[in-house]
Amino acid sequence: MQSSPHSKTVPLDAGVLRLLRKSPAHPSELATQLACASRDIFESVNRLQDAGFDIPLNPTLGLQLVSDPDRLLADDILSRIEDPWISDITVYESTASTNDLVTRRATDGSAAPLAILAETQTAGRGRFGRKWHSSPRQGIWMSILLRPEIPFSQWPRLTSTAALAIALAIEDVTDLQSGIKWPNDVIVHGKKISGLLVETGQHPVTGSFAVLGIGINANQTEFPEEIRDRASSLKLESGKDVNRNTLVAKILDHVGHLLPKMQTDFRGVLAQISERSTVLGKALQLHAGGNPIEGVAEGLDEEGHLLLRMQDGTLRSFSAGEVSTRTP
Ligand code: BT5
Repeated sequence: MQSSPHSKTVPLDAGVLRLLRKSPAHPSELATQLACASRDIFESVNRLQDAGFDIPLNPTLGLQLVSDPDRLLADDILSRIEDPWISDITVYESTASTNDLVTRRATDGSAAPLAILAETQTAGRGRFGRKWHSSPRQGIWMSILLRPEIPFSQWPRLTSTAALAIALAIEDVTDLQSGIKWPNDVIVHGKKISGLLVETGQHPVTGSFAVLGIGINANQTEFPEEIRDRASSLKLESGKDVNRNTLVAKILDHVGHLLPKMQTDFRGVLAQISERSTVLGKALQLHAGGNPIEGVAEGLDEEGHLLLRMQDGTLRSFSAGEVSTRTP
């Protein structure tokens, strides 16, 4: 069962938040800067207060943003994005899987880009239909719809590019160093903080599309038994609460910057990924269906595939799979 969206973007509300985050302001000043009537500003502030923002009117200073709520809100995210390359953001309280919702929007013909987030997922999934734990109000469960105008052969670049965007965003909002574990995990202190599920599709009428599914453990303090030894959250690793709207905005900023770079300078993207790779140079066991394959990870090729030096000296490239480090 899916709830109705609890938050869609209202550009004026995002504009008010953006300005109030810089400094307090009188309603008439905001109205001038946002080219609207003071009445519109009061209506916007009422909406924001209903959503949980504390914005008192100080007789001298004007409207003051005192605190913001700990919930994902489309306008809050939009107000923090530096380069607004994406404006269609919707937040649901609960849904089965944000990837499913975005896929439906894609096949319905929605324009890209757009992003859908949920405070919780009841059937969040990883690769190969595996379960993805999406506990309420503690993580980021988000899917982004893209319609990349690059040759289909280059679409695999999306996974590594998105992994880099997540790593950079984590480095922006925490003092943690993150590692990228090929092909789709972001790791902190040896534990999985984030996973990516990139799905692509083609529709005879509405065209081809990619769904970037991003899961990030932000503020959890505990995990279900089955993943406790492998999973962690930014809060557990940094000791600090993470503002999830800021983290989402940073991810979207990095995705927005990296997408053009992915086309024109993918080598540059790969260099940043390689610096953070937790597998390069290591002896690995790769599971890609069939018998496990052993080799040493030598690099990533021009599509982000893993290059393994096999025991017979040959170099082979793999587009997907699961890697674990092998004790020599
Ligand atoms: C992934 O798959 O890592 C992709 C996860 C993508 C999740 C996002 S959330 C938004 C969007 N909507 C969705 O329905 N999915 C995407 P994979 O590499 O197959 O890893 C799955 C494995 O990670 C599981 O089998 C568990 O071992 C582990 N796992 C499950 N939940 C986890 C969590 N919250 N944190 C860390 N590890 C987890």
